This record gives sequence, structure tokens and C-alpha cells, in this order.
Amino acid sequence: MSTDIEKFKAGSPMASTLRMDRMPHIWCPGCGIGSEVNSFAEAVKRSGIDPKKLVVVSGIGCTGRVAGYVNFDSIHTTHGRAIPVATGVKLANPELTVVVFSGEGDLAGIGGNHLIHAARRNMDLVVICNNNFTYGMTGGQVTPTTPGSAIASTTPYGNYEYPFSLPFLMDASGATYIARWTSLHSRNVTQSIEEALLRKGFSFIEIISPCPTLYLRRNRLGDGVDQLQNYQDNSILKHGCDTRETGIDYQGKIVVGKFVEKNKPSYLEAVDKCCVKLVGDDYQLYGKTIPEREAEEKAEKERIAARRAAMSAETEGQGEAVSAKPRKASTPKAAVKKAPAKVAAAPKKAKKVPAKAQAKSVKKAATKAKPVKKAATKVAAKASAKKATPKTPAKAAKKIVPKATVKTKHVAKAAPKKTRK
Ligand SMILES: Cc1ncc(C[n+]2csc(CCOP(=O)(O)OP(=O)(O)O)c2C)c(N)n1
Ligand code: SF4
Ligand SMILES: [Mg+2]
Repeated sequence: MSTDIEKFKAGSPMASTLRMDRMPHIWCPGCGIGSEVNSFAEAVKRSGIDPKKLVVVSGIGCTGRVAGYVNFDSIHTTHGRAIPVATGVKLANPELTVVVFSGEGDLAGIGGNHLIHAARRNMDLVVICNNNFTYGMTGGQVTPTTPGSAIASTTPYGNYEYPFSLPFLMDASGATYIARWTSLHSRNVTQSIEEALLRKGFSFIEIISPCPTLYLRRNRLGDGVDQLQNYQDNSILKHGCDTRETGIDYQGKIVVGKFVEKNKPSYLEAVDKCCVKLVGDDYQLYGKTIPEREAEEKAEKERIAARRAAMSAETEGQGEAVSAKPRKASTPKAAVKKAPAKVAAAPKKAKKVPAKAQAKSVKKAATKAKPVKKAATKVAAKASAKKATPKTPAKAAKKIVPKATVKTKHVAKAAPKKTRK
């Protein structure tokens, strides 16, 4: 029996990225953290970065346990201190890719000050925030993101505090990459993490996630699957969305997408610039001049590109061409523009047609079906060609080019249930 388990663990596709000896993990059934870790591990694989140069830092909480399950160098640090510890790691060795993976209580509650200052500095970190609207590990207290009226152990009559919208907070603080998904959007989460791993500066990825044991149970919202259904029904894809419009009401709409991607010198680049001004071209960090470090970075980029190309070829060979192929930007971009219109548009009322006339028109339509289909395809092709290069808001310094194929449905019909059962 135990040998079977060992075989199963060794045969897991995640065996190289997760510490299988630590399985089974502590997370409850239906909790979103497990799927996020899976997405993260997949993103690391796909990014092509050297796993030996990756460090994962977590604070305390259910999400904080991530650091203990990943098969990379990791630090499970004190509550709210993941970002300063990660900053220290990055400054001590700029060659490392440093990821903070923690809960919203850890990052935006007790660690809120560190979060905003790391974003302000454009510190070279990837921050993945599991937002389950609750302090999971300590029994379900209210957090800085708990939506108004939601019940928590500390707000038994409903939350009366105003919550943070984390993308808005991060935007105002200076983060240069901001995305939000739910734990339903596994592929998009992977895509965003992969992008963040390959860029400089401060990247913030929020993942809205169910905590069935505390948040859902207290609010009588069903189990994890019910909440995934809620995400499916209420997610609105809006890449490049103004982050002021990303607030979340209790069981309300959740705007998802990549909201910000812009270039500005990262903290380390700013330090370099200042030191070169003072010391001149001889300035060295850890025994290397800037041109030497740039040459190394270039070589590393080339190595990553080669590894990614080899990986896509391998995956295509395994018949997974769809996910491995370089994704086209046009589909999600078109969806970005369309999303709000789809949600806002009221369904048109059909005119009543007498039964006989209906039968006639159905027959007519059937005979014309082929040319209509062709014409529709042509129109669609034209439309998608037009939408292939939509303009992003003038605010965004860099064009947002989402690569992932987003499967979120934009549901106009069902109004979200706002009252508790
Ligand atoms: C300094 C300090 N204060 C309080 C705690 C207790 N504590 C542990 S985890 C936690 C909340 C974690 O919530 P969150 O970061 O949202 O993570 P989740 O458990 O929801 O994943 C708290 C308050 C602590 N460990 N250390
Ligand atoms: S208590 Fe909530 S957040 Fe913690 S593992 Fe369970 S479901 Fe997940
Ligand atoms: Mg939490």
C-alpha cells in the first residue's frame, strides 16, 4: 500500500516542483490554494527560469504553508514579514528570482505597510496573493478585503468596514504589473505568473479563492464548487481596466484580467543608476560591472528562450499543441473591449410572430443557411482583424498583450444573489 503511494507520488507530473514527501498537504477539500500552487509550479516550468535560482517566501497563514510544499529554496517567515524578507533575499543576491506567495491578511493586513512600499519602490519581486476574504488559519476573522456585509467570526452581524481593492491599492502604490484572477482561472493564473517571472520590477497577482471551511460556511455559501460556479457566473474579463473599478461587493461581480503592465526602472536598476552617477563606470555590484551583468542577463534570456522553445516543441509532440503554442493576442484583446458591453446589454425582446409565419421563416432560413454561415464567418474574420490591435487606455505605458485564452463567460442573464440563504 505504502509503496503504491510512493509510486503515485514519484509519478506525479508535479514531482519535480512540489515536495511530494510532504504530501498530503494541510489544505481543506475545496480550498483554492492547492490549484494555485499547481498553477505556480506549472508557470515555473513553462517560464524556463532556473529553479535553482528561484526563492519562494511566505508569511503565516494557510497560504503561508505554500513555502513548505514547493521544491525550491523557500522561507516560511513571520506573519506580515514575507515582503521585507523577500526584499532582503533579492538585495543579497540580485540573480535570484524571488516570489512572495501569501494570504491577503498577511500581505495587506499586518504586512500592508511593506506591501505598499515594495510596490512604490518597484522592488524586483513577484507577489502572489491568495485572497479568500478571511484569516483562514486563525478561524475566519474579518480581513482588509472582506466584502461589506459578509459574516466573519469578528463581524457576526456582517462586515461594516470598507474593504481594500488590492489592484487599486497596488496601482496607486506604483506596482508595474497587476493582474487578478480567481482560482477557477488556472490557466490565466499560470500565464500571469509566467509573465511576472520573466519581467523586472514589482508584479502583483491577486487570486480570489474559496475558503469553504470558514468564509463559505459562515456565510452559508455552499462548498468550493458552488463558489467556483459563482466565479464562473460573476467574473468579468476586462484587461487594462481602470483599477478604480475593481472593487468587489459581497457575492458581486469580480473584474478579472491584466490591469497594468508598464515599464519603469526597477529598484535595482534605480540603485545602479544612482551609483554609476556617483562612482562612474567602475561601479561594481558583487564584483561585476554593469556591462558584465547586462551580458550575463542577455545570455540568461537566450537560454530561457531556447528552453521555452524546446519545451513547446516537446509539448506539441505530446499532443498538447493548444496550450503550448504561442497564444494569439487577438482573442482576449477582443474580449476585453467586448466584455462590459456584453454584461451591460439587456437581452432584446423578440417580437411575437404568428406560428405560420414562424414556420415559413424557419424554412427560408434553412435554405439560406450556407451562404449566411459563410457571410457570418467573413464578418467575424473582419471584425477580429479590426479588433486585433485595440488601443489600451492612455495611462498604460506599455501595450497589454494577454496571451492566455480566457474561458470566462460573461453572463448577462443571472443577477448575482446578494442575500444570504
Ligand atoms: C504577529 C502575529 N500576529 C498574528 C498571528 C496569527 N495569525 C496567524 S495566520 C493569521 C491570518 C492569516 O490570514 P491570511 O494571511 O489571509 O492567510 P489565510 O490563512 O487566509 O491563507 C493570523 C492573524 C501571528 N501568527 N503572528
Ligand atoms: S481554512 Fe480555509 S483557507 Fe485554510 S485550508 Fe481550509 S479552506 Fe483553505
Ligand atoms: Mg486569507
